[in-house]
Amino acid sequence: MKIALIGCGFFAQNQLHAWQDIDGAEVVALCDRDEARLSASAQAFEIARTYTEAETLFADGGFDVVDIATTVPSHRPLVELAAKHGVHVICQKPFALNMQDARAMVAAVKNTGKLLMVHENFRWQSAIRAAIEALRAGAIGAPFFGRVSFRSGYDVFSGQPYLAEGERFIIEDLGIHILDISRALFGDVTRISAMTRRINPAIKGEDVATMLLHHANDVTSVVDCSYATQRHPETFPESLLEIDGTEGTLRLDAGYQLTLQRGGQTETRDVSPPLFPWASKPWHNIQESVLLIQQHFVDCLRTGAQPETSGQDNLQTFGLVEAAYLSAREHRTVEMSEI
Ligand code: NAD
Ligand code: 89V
Repeated sequence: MKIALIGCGFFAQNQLHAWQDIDGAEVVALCDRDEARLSASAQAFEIARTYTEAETLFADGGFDVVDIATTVPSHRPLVELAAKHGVHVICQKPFALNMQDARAMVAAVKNTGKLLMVHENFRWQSAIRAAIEALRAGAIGAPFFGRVSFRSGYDVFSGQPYLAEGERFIIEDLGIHILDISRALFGDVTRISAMTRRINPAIKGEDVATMLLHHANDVTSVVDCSYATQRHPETFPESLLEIDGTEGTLRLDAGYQLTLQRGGQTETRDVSPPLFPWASKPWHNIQESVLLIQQHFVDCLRTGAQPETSGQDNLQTFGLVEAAYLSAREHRTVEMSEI
């Protein structure tokens, strides 16, 4: 499988490392408008073909998959370019600038018969995966309540300065992952209410969001996110879980401790992520999930299955982001059918 990667910035370094660890996958070309970033990545990962313009990359071809690791404004034009050239597509989150673009991107790739996966990796973190599997195996009976919580004071702006500049911040950038975890655990959502705050005066967007979700299967979940939480020890970038079911409870507590209780029995497991040679703490949790989602994409190509976070699937997660902002703005519950 030959891959071209577009966008050699902060996060793409993880994607490039992960591709090196996946059997049968090879990154054969890189593209970035920033020549310094382009040549630094080409040198570090020994990739000969480099481009500053995506149009020229596609015109030269010679790859089966494009991995789009740019920020959101370029996602739609690059996905449409990929569709025009008939290659499989992976696109970073947030998928699009708005629902209209997201739907157009899904339609464009659907017409080619190629796969489109959104790089929505948090549900692939091994601790989250352990919880998903326990729930799907019926370990606590039928869930009726869930809380998916991400509260941190970590300085994300030093690595990703653009996050301080957008009108939208935490729901679009981080909450999108936490909403997607809630969908992976409890299924699709029928309505959502959201409240937001901005605590850090140095940024433009909201850095605290509290969301209440009603799922189609009648589960209620609370999705809460904060980058204004000064807590020691710092839990970045862990998502914590509290789930109650008809037969028991599941908790994923700080330090990757997964506890299942049922019928008076308690079982606690350490579900810490591995630390790959190219990874570093505390990011190793996210870095592992990058490798797992990229491996999942390769597996889907081999079997012909749709990726869990296909473009079509991600319309639901991205729709929740849009609905949460609408709810916060208009101080009301939003039905997902409105989006
Ligand atoms: P970045 O700004 O560091 O890197 C983006 C790169 O893309 C830049 O080098 C820029 O020059 C290049 N670029 C932009 N438009 C281009 C175009 N049209 N053609 C060629 N090159 C272009 O950004 P980042 O922090 O690496 O974030 C990239 C994406 O990854 C964002 O959408 C972000 O939300 C996402 N991200 C995801 C995770 C995750 O866990 N899934 C973590 C961090 C960032
Ligand atoms: O996933 C992301 O996009 C990152 C981070 C986890 C730091 O919020 O911005």
